Amino acid sequence: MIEKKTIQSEIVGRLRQGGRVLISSHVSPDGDSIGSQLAMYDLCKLCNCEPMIVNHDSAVPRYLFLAKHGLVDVYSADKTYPRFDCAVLLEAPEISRIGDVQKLLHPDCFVINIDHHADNISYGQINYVDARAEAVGMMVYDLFHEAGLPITRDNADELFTAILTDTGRFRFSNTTSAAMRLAADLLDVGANPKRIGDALYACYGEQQLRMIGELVAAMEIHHNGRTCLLLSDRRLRDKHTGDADEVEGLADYSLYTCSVKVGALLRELEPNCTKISLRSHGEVDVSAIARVHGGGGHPNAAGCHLNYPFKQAKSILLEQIEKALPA
Ligand SMILES: [Mn+2]
Repeated sequence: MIEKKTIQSEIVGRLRQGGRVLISSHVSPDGDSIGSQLAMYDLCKLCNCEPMIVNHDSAVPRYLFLAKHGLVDVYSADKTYPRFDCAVLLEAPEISRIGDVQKLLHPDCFVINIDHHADNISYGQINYVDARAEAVGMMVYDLFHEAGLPITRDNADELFTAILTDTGRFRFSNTTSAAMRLAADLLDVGANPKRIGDALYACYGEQQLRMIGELVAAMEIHHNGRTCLLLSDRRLRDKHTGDADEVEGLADYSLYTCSVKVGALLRELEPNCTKISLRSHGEVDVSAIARVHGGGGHPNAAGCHLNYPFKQAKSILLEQIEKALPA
């Protein structure tokens, strides 16, 4: 990568040219996507751009505590969108990851790609890709710094959310002293960790928590205790009105048995579509498994969709996990 500082100043320079800017991120946006997008919106405004945030999917309800959540538009073919001069794509290793929002990219739209996934294919006119960044939110913060622009209390909440979720509450192996220092700076600006933590991790509906209890009680352990599957099938989902899938960190429960090296949460979305969230400890790279099925992620946290009925998806996945486990 060209020196980080150079890329950051190129991005700020481009934004200062103004114009209509599309801000987007990957399908099923997570805390890092939403937090980074909302902060990027303000950075664009301060640079005299006219930004608009458009995503393929709406954010799950736990992110609604963020004051500016109403700025996130969900793409619809029926809506009229302006012609964008520039697009800032956050957390999207390939353009296809932004789903239908791709339709808003005209051939002459200037694309700025900001990401921390190691498999990013550098598709932009400017590529700010740093696989060592703990969260894209940290990269967005650095752009404020580069531009010499102040962040607001809302931005502090947004960026704290990005860092908190992507480091698994400062617990994953990507947790660094730099992430904690920035988090401390965000507290000084007014981020409220109690409020953010409660909104993200302690805000279950009654039915949701009961469903999680059942999901965990029915977990399957395979490969001599080294693999754990959480199975969220139609039967379980029909029984409860609440949707446990909206729980931040639900897939992490699959790693809470100490012998387990690889965990997965399988969700039966359609009779022929199963959503897989993969987790692992240490050297097992689950993003390689996700990529086989058109998904992606990080070595210890990744996801994909399998276009097979639930039981078949489960056996395909088990076979691949077995191969990925150390002998
Ligand atoms: Mn991220």
